[in-house]
Amino acid sequence: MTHYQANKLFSGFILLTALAMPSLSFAHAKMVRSSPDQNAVLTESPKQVDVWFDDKVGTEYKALAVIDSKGVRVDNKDLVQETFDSAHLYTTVPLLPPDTYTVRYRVVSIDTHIVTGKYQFTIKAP
Ligand SMILES: [Cu+2]
Repeated sequence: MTHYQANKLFSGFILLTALAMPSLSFAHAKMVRSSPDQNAVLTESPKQVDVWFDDKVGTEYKALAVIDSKGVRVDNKDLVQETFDSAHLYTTVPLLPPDTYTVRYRVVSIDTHIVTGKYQFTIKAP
């Protein structure tokens, strides 16, 4: 078999696989890790809030906000998506007082679906 034929066969296989398993080939991104952890109770302010997804996410329409218990946004609005790990997003925060905070995120997964979610963490006085 020539190299050309092998390539052609391989392309055909990829195409068939993609058609047969669209949900596997283009998965919907899920948040799989965060810092602080979901429902964490801390005794001091974190310096930043990080979220990780199970797959790389788009560079557009991304958002990450930290909101205090009164509904005021408190993060520094400096969202960063890591260049070499696009599944990792973070924003820095100022020194946060004790409170329960909500982290809200929005990203576009590789399958073009918009994924939104939220979780909380608490800072207690030490
Ligand atoms: Cu999806």
